[in-house]
Amino acid sequence: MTKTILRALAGETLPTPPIWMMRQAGRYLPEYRATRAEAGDFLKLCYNPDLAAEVTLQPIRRYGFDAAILFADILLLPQALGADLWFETGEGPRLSRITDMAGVAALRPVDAIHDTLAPIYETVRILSRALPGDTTLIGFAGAPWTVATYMIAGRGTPDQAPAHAMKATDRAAFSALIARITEATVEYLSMQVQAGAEVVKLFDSWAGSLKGQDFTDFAIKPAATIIAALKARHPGLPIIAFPREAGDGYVGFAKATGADCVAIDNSVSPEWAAAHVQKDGCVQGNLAPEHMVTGGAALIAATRHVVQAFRGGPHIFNLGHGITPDANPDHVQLMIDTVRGG
Ligand code: 1CP
Repeated sequence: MTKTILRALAGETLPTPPIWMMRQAGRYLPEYRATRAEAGDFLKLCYNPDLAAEVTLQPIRRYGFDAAILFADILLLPQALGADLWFETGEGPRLSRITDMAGVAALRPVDAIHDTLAPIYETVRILSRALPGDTTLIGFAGAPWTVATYMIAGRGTPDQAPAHAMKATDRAAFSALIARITEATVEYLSMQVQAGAEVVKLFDSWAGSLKGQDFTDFAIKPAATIIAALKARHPGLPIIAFPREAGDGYVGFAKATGADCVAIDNSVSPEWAAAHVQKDGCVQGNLAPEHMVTGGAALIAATRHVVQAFRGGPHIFNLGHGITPDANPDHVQLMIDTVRGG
């Protein structure tokens, strides 16, 4: 029997949508916090295959989600390309910055990324053996624009200004960086698939700040390149693309990139996404993550609303963005019960 997530990704409309949750392994779970403490810190957890597999499995054991997502981070790829990476407690990631062509030229060759990323492939192998038979294993990477915003700014930024500035003033270096990340992402995801990932997802968290031709050049084109290369190597591999906050850019995104499913954030209504995006195939989303903090009748109503809006086509239930550390684990169970029980 084919797994429900794979059926939805193949275009099937199911009576109950399969469900998983972005950042389902994370700080809102006490068992995650305990394993992270055992590992020492977040990066040590990512590079410890046994413990990374353990935290990936925790939400599967607790909730029985239909998919598990590899526990890793989009910033491991820049690190494998030679960037310094560390996490400032309470603040977030910090990286050494790429500011010019010399910085791009100094990155490690794409072939060398596997030296750093080998433990991630081992995590995937452990998971593909350990997961229940009906749970789909999702691998992932950041999309080139989003990864570049961190490599250029050296940190998360509210408006991606340093990356936009480099795009405007040093187009050659910017384009070379995007090309390098694109090439490395193909190799990284391809190794995840060889290790046992059944689906891959491209996270373009900052796609919403690309407008007009920039959206075409730096959100659509790199995704299309990565997806075509992966599908040539792994025929039939289902791919989810998440151009977060793309707005009208969601329309036609699956066709333009070759993605099998478009993940939708919660800044657009599910009715709009059903009419304009789901008409082309599977969509994933898009309950506001805030409901996992607030719970109650509003959570039930909003969950039913999302299920109803997308019930006419292929749909994977998810949040519109990652669950936050202040979420209540009981509210996650209430969301799942509502999706599955009506
Ligand atoms: O334990 C901790 O304190 C670390 C918090 C954390 C976690 C749990 C980070 C730091 N990354 C992760 C795991 C992670 N990151 C996963 C694992 C699988 C899952 O359960 O979903 C995934 C898919 C990601 C992807 C990721 N990392 C994205 C894309 C998705 C998104 O949320 O938009 C981005 C932008 C990152 C960068 C990153 N890593 C961590 C933080 C706090 C951030 C955001 C930094 C910022 O922009 O300020």
